[in-house]
Amino acid sequence: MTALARKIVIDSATTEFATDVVAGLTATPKRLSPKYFYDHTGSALFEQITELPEYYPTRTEIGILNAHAADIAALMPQGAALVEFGSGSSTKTRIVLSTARALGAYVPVDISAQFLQQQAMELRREYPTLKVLPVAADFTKPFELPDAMRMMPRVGFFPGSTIGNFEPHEAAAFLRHAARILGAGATFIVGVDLVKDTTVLQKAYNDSQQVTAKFNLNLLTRINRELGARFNLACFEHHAFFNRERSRIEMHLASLKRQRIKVCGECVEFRAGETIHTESSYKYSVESFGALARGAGWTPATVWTDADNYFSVHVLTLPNGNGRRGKPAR
Ligand code: SAH
Ligand code: AVI
Repeated sequence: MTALARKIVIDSATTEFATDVVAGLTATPKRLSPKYFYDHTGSALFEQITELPEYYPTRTEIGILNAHAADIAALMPQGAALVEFGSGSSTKTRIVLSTARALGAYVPVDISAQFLQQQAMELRREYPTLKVLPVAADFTKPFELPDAMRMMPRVGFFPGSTIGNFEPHEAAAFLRHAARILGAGATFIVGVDLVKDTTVLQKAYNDSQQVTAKFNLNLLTRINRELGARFNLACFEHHAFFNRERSRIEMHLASLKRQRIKVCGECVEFRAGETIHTESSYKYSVESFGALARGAGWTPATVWTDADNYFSVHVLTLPNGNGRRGKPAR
């Protein structure tokens, strides 16, 4: 790792970030991956979003998990490793951890490394007998699981509708990747946000306190800090709307004027009103998500929703195979 005079740290993660940012900002239309929202500030801002009155997904999913906590505990084999993809603050996991007492280990996987380590420390304090084995990794790529859980049966947990932040073909690829990680006979519990009234959806991503706007704009702050760019945040605006044809909320950063910004030696030009597409948040029906999961090799076993049909929690299973496909990755 080397440090330049302007205190920009060059490691392999930063190099990948730089490559993706330059590729995304020189593409038409301009785009950036939502995985880059989650530096330490981004993770903290996401936590604030979950508390907003307009952001219904978190409290609705928590309601569903609480209502079915005993059913969820019954899905955990004795001594199982609970592998959570995109664990954030592990708030929802605590519902599972407090009910399923015979777990072998909890393995939170998250790209936001510093936030992950802080949450793991807190969990160890709260659950002193639980093995907490955090993995800082991009869950879309192959990553090493901790040795201590290699022999344990695995249950996957992917709450928050983070799966909605993938394009549908990426979601299918991720579900296949998770099947390889979790292995034959595994159970996967996945939270999925549902299509609903457009006003409810749009308000959830345009909150009155503008925390979502801060979360979106923080991506430019991160590019400035980590890649030495000079985006003026006052010259960009948060846009979020429901694209009904594609069944997704789209978040963009819109340039308020014609401007030119140097990023990693590359000159990026913006027209007035031109946007960077920073996130899609797909909304499914119970049936459309079930079909997606089936196409990726999973069997939908159970699905729970709330009374308003705002959110769904799916229990997916993999057949008990004895061939090589589906065996846990090492
Ligand atoms: N599961 C939590 C947090 C959801 S926010 C909840 O339900 O509230 C999405 C989380 O996924 C963040 O913690 C973010 O850091 C993580 N994340 C997003 N993309 C990721 C990726 N490609 N690899 C690993 N973690 C990722
Ligand atoms: C993590 N993910 C499912 C959130 C979502 O709703 O798509 C991220 C988010 N973006 C804006 N608000 C919340």
